[in-house]
Amino acid sequence: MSLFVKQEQVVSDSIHVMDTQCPFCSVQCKMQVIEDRSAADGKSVYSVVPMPNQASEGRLCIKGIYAYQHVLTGERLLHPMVKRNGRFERITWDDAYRLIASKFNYLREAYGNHTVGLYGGGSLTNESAYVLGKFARVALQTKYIDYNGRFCMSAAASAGVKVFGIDRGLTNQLSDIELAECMILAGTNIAECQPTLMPYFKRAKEKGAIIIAIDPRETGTTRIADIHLRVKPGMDATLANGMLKVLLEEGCLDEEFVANRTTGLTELRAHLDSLDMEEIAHLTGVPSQLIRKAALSYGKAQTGMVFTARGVEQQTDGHMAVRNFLNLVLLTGKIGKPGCGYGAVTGQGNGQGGREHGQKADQLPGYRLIENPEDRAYVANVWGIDPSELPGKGVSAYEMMEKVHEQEIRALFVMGSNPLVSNPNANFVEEGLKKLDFLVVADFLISETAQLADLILPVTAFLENAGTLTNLEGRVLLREADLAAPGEAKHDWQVLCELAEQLGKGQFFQFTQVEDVFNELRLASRGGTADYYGITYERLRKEEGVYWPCPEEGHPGAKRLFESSFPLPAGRALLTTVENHLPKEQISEDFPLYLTTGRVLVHYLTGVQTRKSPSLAARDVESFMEIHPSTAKKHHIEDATLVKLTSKRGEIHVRSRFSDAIREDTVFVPMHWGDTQNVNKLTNDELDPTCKMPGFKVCAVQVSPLVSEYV
Ligand SMILES: Nc1nc2c(c(=O)[nH]1)N[C@H]1C(S)=C(S)[C@@H](COP(=O)(O)OP(=O)(O)OC[C@H]3O[C@@H](n4cnc5c(=O)[nH]c(N)nc54)[C@H](O)[C@@H]3O)O[C@H]1N2
Ligand SMILES: Nc1nc2c(c(=O)[nH]1)N[C@H]1C(S)=C(S)[C@@H](COP(=O)(O)OP(=O)(O)OC[C@H]3O[C@@H](n4cnc5c(=O)[nH]c(N)nc54)[C@H](O)[C@@H]3O)O[C@H]1N2
Ligand code: SF4
Ligand SMILES: [Mo]
Repeated sequence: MSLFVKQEQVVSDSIHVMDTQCPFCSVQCKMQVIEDRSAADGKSVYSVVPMPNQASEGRLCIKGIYAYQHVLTGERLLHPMVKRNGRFERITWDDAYRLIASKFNYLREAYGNHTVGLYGGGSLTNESAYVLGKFARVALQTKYIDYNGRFCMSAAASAGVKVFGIDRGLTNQLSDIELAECMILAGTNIAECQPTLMPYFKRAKEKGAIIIAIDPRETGTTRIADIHLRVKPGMDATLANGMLKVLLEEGCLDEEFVANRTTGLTELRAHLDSLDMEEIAHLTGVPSQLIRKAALSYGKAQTGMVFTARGVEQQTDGHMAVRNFLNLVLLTGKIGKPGCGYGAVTGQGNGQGGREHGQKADQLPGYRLIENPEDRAYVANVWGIDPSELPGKGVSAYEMMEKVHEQEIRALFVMGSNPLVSNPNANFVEEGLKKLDFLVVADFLISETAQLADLILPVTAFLENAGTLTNLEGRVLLREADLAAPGEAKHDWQVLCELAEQLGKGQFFQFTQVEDVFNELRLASRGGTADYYGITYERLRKEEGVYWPCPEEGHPGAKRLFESSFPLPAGRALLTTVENHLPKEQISEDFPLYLTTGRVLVHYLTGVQTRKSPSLAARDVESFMEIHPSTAKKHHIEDATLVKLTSKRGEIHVRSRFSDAIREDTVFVPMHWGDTQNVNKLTNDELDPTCKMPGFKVCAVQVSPLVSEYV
């Protein structure tokens, strides 16, 4: 039952109340955007009202409050645009579809089906993500599809599947946080990245909970922590080994849980016994006494939760680092009961759902696997094709960029991402994109990637585009939308269906409204790990979201996972032996500092949307480099001056910002700007061997004043 009663909507001819939810992060806060058209000058005035919902509890952060601005900016894409002689010119949708079909068909005949690649995103609704996955496999029969979530969730997702048997952001509801006596926040900056969740942690603290933060920098999140482990970038797996060693030595094991519900203790114990605490302290830069204090706080608490986010995960050992944090959870038996659990704090609005329904290179809807014969047969049957017509698995997002470089992929269709700014080693990516025979970008704004495109397709934004999104708890939410599309913009899923028609595959894409897509997705996911079969639009309108797996309409949805077993052989979770691991790129005489990257409160990802919102853009107009004053002095850098950062791969120019709260061997630059401030010109493109996550959080750089005479 809903906790809240919906407010009465007072509507008149001049007032338009739009029920919606914020397009940005994974909390998916509900809100109303209210347009008042009564002003004498005819101009609309907008106001935003946070709406009650069990996740956000009626809160909004600043990004949500101003999200409407990028939708209503005068810079929206209104018509399909083709590039002729270096300039974009308006064309009709029919001509755009004909052009795509002729280019794709020509290239497919010359080079085979896999010459066309698709690149999706975690901002797409479940419905659009589902249609994109189906479009790749059925309309184009290409194996090359992947999405930006590869850079976001893949380490935690692959670790969750391996260790627990399921990958769902949080294993329990947000409301469990208040029941936890101790929380480990590892590489997660909730204060800036999911701000409306902070009250959950503050309330837990008021009840006496101890919070441990692991981050090389001080952030709004580390400031609420009782213990801050200022780890050396990339050394989280080693730090977790230190904590595990303390847990074993101090008898903090939940013997019964470990004996009955896990495997792998003997190997793990032998491995931990062989490690030396002082070496761990040296490698991680965290004093052994502090590691001990943190481990005991968590180990001795009756209840507790562990959260990881991109600080731990965006590493070349991200998969194993997460598995080592899951060891902490399992050894202490803190899962599957009130106040206990694990959370991979998902990132994008639909970072969770976006990875469940077929955008990933190796997956079909419902987390089915494209290389598993039973899974192929099931989905092919729902789609009305023969399983042999389905392609096999492709490669990860960055590896697709390598295929683009090698011209194995000659045409790329991007929907919901700005890969030129968000991929590591951006100079290499730009070279590749420029080699493409044909680049199509579907967006509602002109991103840096869209500027390189041969064709841009205008799509609808959140106030216009209804559909479901799955938040960080695995709670499926229905986003309503009734604002008319501007110009000739169409919904993502609609564009794909119409294009399929042009490609002669229209019979597989007969959806007239978004709910039709969801109903097919329910069937396609039925019986899979992420089973949405029991979720309907009707339920979503009545309830405040429904958790998956939800196999039947009468099923309440799974609010807490793993209460009695794990979906793995013998119902047991897997303990993992994780070696101490150094980041792939080490500092050197030429590149003496670690660079780590991340986010600030007011901007979102590559900034395409938030930089178009005047109220947000004004708060942080340019990028910056956070640096410790004593490090700055060594490199002759003054505060608030322009600096040059160089790595083996490129160079950027940003302004210095002094902070004595960052490690002296590390600088930090956010990821929200392009061109000369695109931090990914510096980042390393080495990938985690298991999940193919790039090591966005560590590379080696050199810093110097940009133009010393002007600073
Ligand atoms: N304001 C804002 N909010 C967002 C987003 C946004 O762009 N802006 N993006 C959304 C998305 S898609 C995502 S994925 C999430 C990301 O959410 P987070 O993962 O919380 O954000 P980041 O800033 O990338 O990284 C978190 C922290 O990791 C720290 N860190 C860096 N290197 C290391 C390391 O080696 N070890 C450890 N332990 N910590 C390290 C950084 O200092 C940073 O404070 O946020 C979502 N919310
Ligand atoms: N150095 C460094 N790089 C990183 C990260 C990091 O921490 N450090 N984080 C990584 C992470 S976690 C992520 S999630 C990626 C994200 O990186 P990107 O995928 O590049 O994400 P966005 O900036 O959100 O780009 C989305 C684009 O899609 C458009 N868009 C938004 N909604 C929709 C929609 O519904 N339909 C369509 N068609 N278009 C839409 C936006 O206008 C924008 O142009 O970046 C990764 N890159
Ligand atoms: S950015 Fe996240 S926390 Fe902020 S309003 Fe949007 S959904 Fe809520
Ligand atoms: Mo993300």
